[in-house]
Amino acid sequence: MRRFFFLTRGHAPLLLFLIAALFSACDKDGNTEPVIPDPTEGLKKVRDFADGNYTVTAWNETGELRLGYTKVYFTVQNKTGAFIENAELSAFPEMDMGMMKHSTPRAEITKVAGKALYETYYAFLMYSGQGDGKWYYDLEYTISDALSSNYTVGGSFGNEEIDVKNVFRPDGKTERKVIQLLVAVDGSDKRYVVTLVEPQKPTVGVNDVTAYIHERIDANTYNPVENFTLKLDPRMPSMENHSSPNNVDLTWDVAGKIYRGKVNFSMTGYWTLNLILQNDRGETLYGNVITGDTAASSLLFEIEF
Ligand SMILES: [Cu+2]
Repeated sequence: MRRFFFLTRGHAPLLLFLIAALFSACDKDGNTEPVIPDPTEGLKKVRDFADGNYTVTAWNETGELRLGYTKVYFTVQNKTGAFIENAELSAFPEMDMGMMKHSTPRAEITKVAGKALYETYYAFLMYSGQGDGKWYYDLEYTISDALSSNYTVGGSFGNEEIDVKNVFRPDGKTERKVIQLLVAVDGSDKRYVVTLVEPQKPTVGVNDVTAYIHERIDANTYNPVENFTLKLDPRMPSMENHSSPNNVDLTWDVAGKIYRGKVNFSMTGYWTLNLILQNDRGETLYGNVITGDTAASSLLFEIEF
């Protein structure tokens, strides 16, 4: 489905807009509209959505959508290539698995301050092809004219197939765990999604470790959860499952709206990040402590570098 709409309520606002545009194009310095600089420096294109009037382009650091946490930026450009600063964007990703459809944890698309750029993230629960599923993406944009709230232009892109790639350890073959959907063991039957965000570029020593927790309300609705705790125990399975000192559990960071802690990688190699999910009363919802008999938590992410 594609549609394009152009609304005016009476012609007076349009006329005023045209007169204003004429004057701003011929001001006394002979300047036209200020040129908005390219906001995509350092970003790679994921893909374009173009309808002949506007082009919405998705960008990020890798140029790919991936299983788990994926940051996405957007630009909106008109026919002349000028970057649009006052657009509003909304999107809905949906995986079609034949017998069922589901979306995934995600944020609203919001404006990046001071740039003609918009941002969001996705926490993709599955990759394209997993369970024979395919990901589709609906995207809508509206652009209001700054001079008249009666003038709005917009469009939408529906059922665009997107490619969400699996993530691997450095060998390029072994799957790496970066996101987990779980059912709480407290008898509530509540379902949560825990998504590893950082470290994206792990180094030896103390790294920031961040994660999102969403409660799955239904297949399309995932609400961010605040004030839980993720107790952290990093281990190195190839070296007698040793841990490291000076790790910090992940707690809710109000300002960043994310769970934040510290992980100390005392050497390079393959590490498991073993977690225990606890609610705001300190009750365990999922995961377990590591003992001599139990080498890993049931809530676990993987890092190798
Ligand atoms: Cu799926």
